[in-house]
Amino acid sequence: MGVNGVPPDQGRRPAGNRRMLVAGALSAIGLLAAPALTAPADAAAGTLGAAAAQSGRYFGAAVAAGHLNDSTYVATWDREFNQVTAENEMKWTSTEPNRNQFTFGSADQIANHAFSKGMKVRGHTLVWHAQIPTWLNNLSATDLRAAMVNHINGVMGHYKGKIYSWDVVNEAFNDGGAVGTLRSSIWTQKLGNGFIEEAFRAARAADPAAKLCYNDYNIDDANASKTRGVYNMVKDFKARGVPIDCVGLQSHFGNPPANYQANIQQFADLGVDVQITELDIGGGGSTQADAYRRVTQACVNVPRCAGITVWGITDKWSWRSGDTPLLFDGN
Ligand code: G2I
Repeated sequence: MGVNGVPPDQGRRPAGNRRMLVAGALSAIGLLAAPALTAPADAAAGTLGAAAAQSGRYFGAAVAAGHLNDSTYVATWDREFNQVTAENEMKWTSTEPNRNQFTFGSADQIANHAFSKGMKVRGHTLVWHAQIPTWLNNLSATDLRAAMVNHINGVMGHYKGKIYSWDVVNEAFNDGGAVGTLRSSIWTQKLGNGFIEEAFRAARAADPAAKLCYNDYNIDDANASKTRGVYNMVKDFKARGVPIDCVGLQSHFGNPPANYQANIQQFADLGVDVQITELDIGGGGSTQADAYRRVTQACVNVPRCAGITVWGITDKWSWRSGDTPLLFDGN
């Protein structure tokens, strides 16, 4: 049963619960009185984006070009959010499917809509082990390095001066192993661990106006070995003058770790912004709403936490839709 006694039908969250989720986030941003978790978002006389903007932050969502013909989807995006990340459309397979042939059709659909509404755009993502075209597989190290720099130049150049921040390198650290172990990928195998630094240096040159982020999942717990590895890298980059401006905590979880705010703070203390980049929280009911509230509160409590992006608008199109992890249900 849902909170209003309405049985949730397949994968759809009752409206009261949806309102509770949005209200949970809004209450942390400060528009609602703290215990007002069951108040509809409308009662805040505001939206997620407007509430975040009150402290100079943004509240965004990942958007997929394939859903832009759904007017409810677009209306929700426009009403609630003031930042966007293309869910797949700026990835390598989409933007450079063949060598040096750049295509921005679906990426531009999302970006141009966002620009026209004055939304911030996060670029996702330049160098990743996934969603890369097969032509990269057969290159020599020299050629692969040249292809990486050419890709960074081509994609960042297309949007030069317009992108708020780029996920320059995505998910390079291993989930297991010793602190600082990188995931084995085409990048480590051919270019070695230095590919991350090379990518950041190329990115700064390609668009000096964009903030340059390292983005990963399972780096939400301040003490996890994966987190320690990323922390050490950022500290080293700052010490050696390798350009890096932000760390993206993807934050795909069931619950934020107890030390989530401390984790945001420890990265901020290194002199980088923290962006919560792909937030989605499985579950339902007041536990889920409270988790959204705690994540939002943690960001609000750390001045260098720049904003929050949820990884989708509606549960029905979430990559983990079975968990009903987003702020809006299928309706
Ligand atoms: O896996 C969740 C996210 C983890 N962090 C990086 C993100 O970029 C990643 O996003 C997901 C998208 O939400 C999915 O939509 O990345 C997946 C790919 O690794 C995306 O899935 C892909 C499917 O695998 C493809 O079969 C499909 O063609 O989406 C494509 C476009 O719909």
